[in-house]
Amino acid sequence: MKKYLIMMVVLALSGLACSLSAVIDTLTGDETTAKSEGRCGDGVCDGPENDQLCPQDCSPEQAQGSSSSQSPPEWFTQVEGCTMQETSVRSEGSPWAFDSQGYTTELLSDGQITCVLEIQVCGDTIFKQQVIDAGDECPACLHYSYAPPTPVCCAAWDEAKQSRSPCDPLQDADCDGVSNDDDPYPLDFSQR
Ligand SMILES: [Ca+2]
Ligand SMILES: [Ca+2]
Repeated sequence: MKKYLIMMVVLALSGLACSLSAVIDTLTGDETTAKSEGRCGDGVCDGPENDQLCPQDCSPEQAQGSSSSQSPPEWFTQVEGCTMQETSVRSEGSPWAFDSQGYTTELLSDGQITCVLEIQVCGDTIFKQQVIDAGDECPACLHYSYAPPTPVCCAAWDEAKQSRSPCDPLQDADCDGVSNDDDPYPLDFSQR
């Protein structure tokens, strides 16, 4: 009796497997819509794929058709024929108020200071600031150590400034999708 039951279960399972494979055949027979082919690059995020293993199928940016890329922008890459120029950075606490370009506007009232982080990249300035009470400490992300000297291919940098592709480096220097203002690591694609 027990043996008979096991036989039935095995038969039922193999029947199920057949109908499943028939369904899968039907699905893969349709050429017009995105379908899983069980491989990375088929446009479907399934199986063992995730945004680490297969960003082209699984990354949310990809799904939304965003232009943000999956790898560091080319100006951080050593390309033959491009001389890399290292960024420079300084941070300070200043009694002055600044405009968004980093020009001083007026003296702050007593008891206030502006925490400043200024990064020079290929002749451009990335200026970040926050006004705090003099007794407080500047936020850590405005410390120069958050934008350590980084080699940049200025030709690629300048080209992206014109084309704004894959992003506008003056707004998002590392092209990680987080603006320079909001990015604690503005020169590090892997951290945001
Ligand atoms: Ca960024
Ligand atoms: Ca970053």
